[in-house]
Amino acid sequence: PITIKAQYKPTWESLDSRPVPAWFENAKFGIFIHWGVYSVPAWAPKGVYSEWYQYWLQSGKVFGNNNPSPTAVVDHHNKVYGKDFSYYQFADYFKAEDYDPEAWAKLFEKSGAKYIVLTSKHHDGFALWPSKEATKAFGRPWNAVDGAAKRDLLGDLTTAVKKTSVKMGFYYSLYEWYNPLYRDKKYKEYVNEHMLPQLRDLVNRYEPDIIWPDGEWDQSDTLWQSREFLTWLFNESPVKDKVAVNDRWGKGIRKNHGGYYTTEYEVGATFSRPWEECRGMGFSFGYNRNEDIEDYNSTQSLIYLLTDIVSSGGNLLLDIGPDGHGKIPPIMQERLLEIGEWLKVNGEAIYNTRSWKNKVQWSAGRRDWKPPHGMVSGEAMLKQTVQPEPGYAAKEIFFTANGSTVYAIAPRLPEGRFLIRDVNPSAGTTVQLLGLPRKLAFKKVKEGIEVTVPKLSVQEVPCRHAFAFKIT
Ligand code: FUL
Repeated sequence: PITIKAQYKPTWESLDSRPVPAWFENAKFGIFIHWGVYSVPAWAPKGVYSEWYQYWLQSGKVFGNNNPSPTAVVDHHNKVYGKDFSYYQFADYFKAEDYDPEAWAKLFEKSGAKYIVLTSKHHDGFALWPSKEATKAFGRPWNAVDGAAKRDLLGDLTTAVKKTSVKMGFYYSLYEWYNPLYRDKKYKEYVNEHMLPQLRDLVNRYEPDIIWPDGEWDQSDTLWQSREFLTWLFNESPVKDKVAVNDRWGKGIRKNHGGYYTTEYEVGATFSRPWEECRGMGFSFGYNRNEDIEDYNSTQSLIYLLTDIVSSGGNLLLDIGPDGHGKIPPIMQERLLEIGEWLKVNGEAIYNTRSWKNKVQWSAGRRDWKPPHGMVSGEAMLKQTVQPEPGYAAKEIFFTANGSTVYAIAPRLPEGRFLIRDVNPSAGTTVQLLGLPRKLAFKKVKEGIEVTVPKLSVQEVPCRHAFAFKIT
């Protein structure tokens, strides 16, 4: 047997030189799944992460400066379940009796997502797989197989997803709020006896396409032994040739080192490294029963969000929160299916593309519009794209490119003469609206090209939301 020399060394310089696997940069759209014991109470004040339920309940910490009811979770909990009911008791109700991993996998495929990322373990430490490091917490079984679900929830989804073209990834929280070793600051033991064995177990047993660490900010990458783990992952592990990882490997590492860069409810990011924005459809990752219809982004704003991010060279990791029964809330199913319908027509303007030299075309006026601080929903994006404040500019076109083909994606279907700036046509250039078989007439003008968009009959309009012009 030939021994392959270890290629990567445990330094950031060496590890950062590993390219992010191309499949990841081409995938553009993924689904994040936050699912665990917190999916049973599934509650937080609007605008607050519900997967942090245990922390809001036990830490005595308040949500933030502007929150009017800092003890809302404690009050809610005491009223509904009683003071003596501990977070650990929710595990008895995390039964996942409606869970149908095959149906989930089908839904993901239909949504047009190319990968998913499932919470193998969040900050509460509960493992969705039979992790022998997570058998018990405060007297209760603390993984899905020993607990009420009696099922390898993670393994079953991995099996179902691997039968499709969708890639499988795992979120993994490095830190745990109330793990006794961690709480007693026995960090070395925690990392060596708990965290690293769990990470290696996930990789060896399920061979994921992505490892998505989180909770990294609490300690340094040295304490987490992140560089050592990555060296093993990239040089020796069974997934060394395909695995993608993010940049959450220790305090100060995010957006500096690691695999692809991650943003979270952030608007307007762009980086030279492949990157991914993650967010919920509303304001939480875990399912929050407290949210109403107006808290959810519309399909339209989610499609603008995707288009905006892809035009800046990023991926969108859009989160869903199944409930404790194992059901994906129908509103989330619907959003995913409608994005899938759009991608069926317009996918070639998204997948495998890169940012173009001008990622957007503004209609007029100011180019520096930023949503007010804290306003980070897709609705803000919607405003930014088609309904700007009076006196502000609108993003009229998002651009993507694939080789010498440029895609100009317009939030609204233009009619008549449509100017696409900065495009330089050659003799053989054609212009097409994706989903409409016939070619469109255009002429070269000083600023770029002017396309004649005919009035389309209702049947001819290719999709319901954003419209992609292919210039090749
Ligand atoms: C954050 C976590 O604290 C959130 O709960 C969520 O998992 C998000 C993706 O990462 O940092």
